[in-house]
Amino acid sequence: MFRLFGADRSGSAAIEMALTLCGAEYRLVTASSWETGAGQDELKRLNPLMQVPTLVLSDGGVLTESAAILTHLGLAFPLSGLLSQDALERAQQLRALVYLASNCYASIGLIDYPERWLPDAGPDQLDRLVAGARHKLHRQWEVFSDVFYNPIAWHPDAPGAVEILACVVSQWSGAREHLGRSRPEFYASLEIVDQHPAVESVLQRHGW
Ligand SMILES: N[C@@H](CCC(=O)N[C@@H](CS)C(=O)NCC(=O)O)C(=O)O
Repeated sequence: MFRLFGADRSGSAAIEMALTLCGAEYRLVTASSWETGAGQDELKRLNPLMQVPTLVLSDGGVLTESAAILTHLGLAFPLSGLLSQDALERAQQLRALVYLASNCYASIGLIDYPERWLPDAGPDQLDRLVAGARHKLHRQWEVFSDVFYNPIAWHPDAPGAVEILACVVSQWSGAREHLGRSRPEFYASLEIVDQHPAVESVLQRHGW
C-alpha cells in the first residue's frame, strides 16, 4: 500500500494516474505547502521542500521528484506500460521525463513563487520575472513538441509515464492554450491522452 501526499490540481495527479495504471493500492493524503492541515507537518518531515507529489513506499521509504517516482513505478510494475520494455525507446522516455521535470515543471516553481528567486524585489520586478518565466515555459513546451512528438517517444493512445507527466504539467500557466496555437497537432494528441480512462478519471477528480 502506497501513501501519496498531494493536492488538487497539483503534480500529484500524475502519480495518481500512474498508480492506477500499475493497479496499485494507495491512500491519498491531502497536504501541501499552501494548505495548513493535519498532513502538512508529516509532509514537511518526509520532504523538507514540502512539495507534492511525495510518495511513501511499502517499506516506509520516501520518494519525491515526479520523474523519479514515475521511473520507479515503471520499473517496479513492468506490465503497467509506464516505461517501454525496449531499451532504446525507454532511453528516450527517460530523456523526456527529465526534460519535463527540469524545464517545464521547474519554470512553474518560478512562476508560482518568484519571491524565492528575488526576495528583495518589488511587485514590478516580480511581475517581470513571472512574465519572463512564462514566456520561457511556453518556449520549453514548443521544444518538447519538436523533440519528443514522434512515434518513438510519444504514445497518446497508450499513455505511459511521459504522456501522463506532460498531460498534467501542461495544465498550468497557459501551456495548453499556447500549444493549441503554436503546435496544434501535439495539442490534439494531448487531448487524446486526456481521454484515456486512467487519465480522465483523475483529471475529473482534480476539476480539470
Ligand atoms: N521537482 C518536483 C517539483 C514538485 C513541485 O514543485 N510541486 C508543487 C506542486 S505542483 C509544490 O508542491 N509546490 C509547493 C512549494 O514549492 O512550496 C517534482 O518534479 O516533483
